[in-house]
Amino acid sequence: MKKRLLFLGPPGAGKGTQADILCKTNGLLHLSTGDLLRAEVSAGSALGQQAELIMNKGELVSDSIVLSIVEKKLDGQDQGWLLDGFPRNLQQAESLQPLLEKIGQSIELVLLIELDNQILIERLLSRGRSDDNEGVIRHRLEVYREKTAPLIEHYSHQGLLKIIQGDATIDVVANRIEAALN
Ligand code: B4P
Repeated sequence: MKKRLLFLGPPGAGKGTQADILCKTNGLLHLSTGDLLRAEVSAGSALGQQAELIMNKGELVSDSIVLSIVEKKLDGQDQGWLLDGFPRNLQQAESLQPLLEKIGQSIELVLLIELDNQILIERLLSRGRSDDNEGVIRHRLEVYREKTAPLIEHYSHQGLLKIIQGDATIDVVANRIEAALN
């Protein structure tokens, strides 16, 4: 089974939901840059205060902040991991490469969770997080198309990408993901 994984997909596709299930079932480290940033916001740290303003506008937090968080978490991890919501643009993907080389590990599989915009918007509006109002959601979708979607080609080119259709119940999507790991 593949154990060094990355989730790609638009906001609201279910990356966080599926990452929780997959990591619990398989004993992987779940590394969500969104969750880690929200933890900094709740703690009221200087970093969190900086990140909160950016997240509430639907923009991406600066690469240097996100990278320093990821580097700390990945160091010394050998039981397998799932990167959820990171990398978010080509620069982050390029910075991840030397970081992984330094710890002697590599990505084994990239799973892209796909879903139509209309369903994404409905799901996020019903989730109701502070960055989940319609204007901000539409902006996050644009940021995804412009900055994150180029990663699909990047990882497909490396022969690492598999596509998972996210338009089903949580259990069905989880089964699709589990089947893709072998
Ligand atoms: P994230 O925390 O990564 O969250 P997300 O993309 O909005 O949602 P996700 O796809 O995880 O959906 P979820 O499972 O919750 O990003 C938030 C912000 O953090 C970004 O906008 C950015 O500012 C910042 N950030 C994060 N990483 C960054 C990085 N690397 N660089 C820079 N900035 C970064 O699912 C959504 C909803 O759908 C939930 O309510 C869930 O219950 C529901 N749902 C899930 N699956 C379902 C299903 N199958 N059926 C019905 N409902 C479902």
